[in-house]
Amino acid sequence: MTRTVSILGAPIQTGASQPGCIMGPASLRIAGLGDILTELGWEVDDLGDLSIAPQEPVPHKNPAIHDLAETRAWIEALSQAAFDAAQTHDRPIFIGGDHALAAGTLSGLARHAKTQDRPLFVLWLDAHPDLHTLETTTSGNLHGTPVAYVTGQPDFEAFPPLEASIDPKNFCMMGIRSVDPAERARIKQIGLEVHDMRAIDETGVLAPLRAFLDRVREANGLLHVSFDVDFLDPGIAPAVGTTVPGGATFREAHLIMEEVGDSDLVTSLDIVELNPFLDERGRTAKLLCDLAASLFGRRVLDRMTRSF
Ligand code: 4U7
Ligand code: MN
Ligand code: MN
Ligand code: MN
Repeated sequence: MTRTVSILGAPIQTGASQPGCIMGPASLRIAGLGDILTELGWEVDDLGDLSIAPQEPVPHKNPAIHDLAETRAWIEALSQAAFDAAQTHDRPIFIGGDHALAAGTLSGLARHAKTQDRPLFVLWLDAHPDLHTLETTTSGNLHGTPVAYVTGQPDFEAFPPLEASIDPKNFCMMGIRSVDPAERARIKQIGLEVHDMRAIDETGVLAPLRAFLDRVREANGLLHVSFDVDFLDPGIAPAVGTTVPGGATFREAHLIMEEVGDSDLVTSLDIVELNPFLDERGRTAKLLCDLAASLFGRRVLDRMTRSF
């Protein structure tokens, strides 16, 4: 039977400091995301773009925080939309929009996982761990907070109440290379599995990835991949506001997608932080479509056995 994928755009940019992510969904569609997945044999259901109603400003005791009301409204809308998409499609994709999007998608997917009586695992591909609470963020950019929110850390009273949280032990982070002091302390405190770029340099991506996929398989888990464009090296993916040098290479990123795709464990995907205003002739958008293709089954050659 043909398997179904949904594409939902979320043009949210209130979580970031620089505008531009609002154009992310349009750029990914123009780069051909839907057609690529159709050609790979998926039944593609483009749900269009989500939107929110205009919001009254909401103050917060942390004066750095900006656009709290809009971001909160996006999270609320995304949480319900992600829940619905997961209930009705084999593999929903959420295209951003900045990474505050994941506060919504992950909370909705955690609720979906609960209805399936299965644990939710998250492969977090990012230069940053996005582990700030509303108290610890000094930039006030709420795209730096989704992991703290969905793992149930304190001080999120101003976000929608979390109906189901995600066990921090079910996260695997790769590509990390910019960590603030409060995030560093939080990683230790909650025991997050973080493979920073030094670890990737040392072991490559496959060893830690396969160990994580084995854990997901043994637990009969659902697996969400949250792909922040700044995971990639800025040399190949310039269209992001928060570039950090020393990111994943073209092949490291494809290899992760191919391996996760082959495992057939993945059940949903975010593609976030694409800022087309900063792109060069659409190259970042095209690269992201090709990476999604690798995750959804495009292969150079079919492979019968693992190469080791
Ligand atoms: B992204 C940062 F200070 N930690 O809080 C912050 F380095 O979704 C960056 O991963 C957050 O791009 C980056 O503003 C959020 C900063
Ligand atoms: Mn991020
Ligand atoms: Mn990032
Ligand atoms: Mn970013």
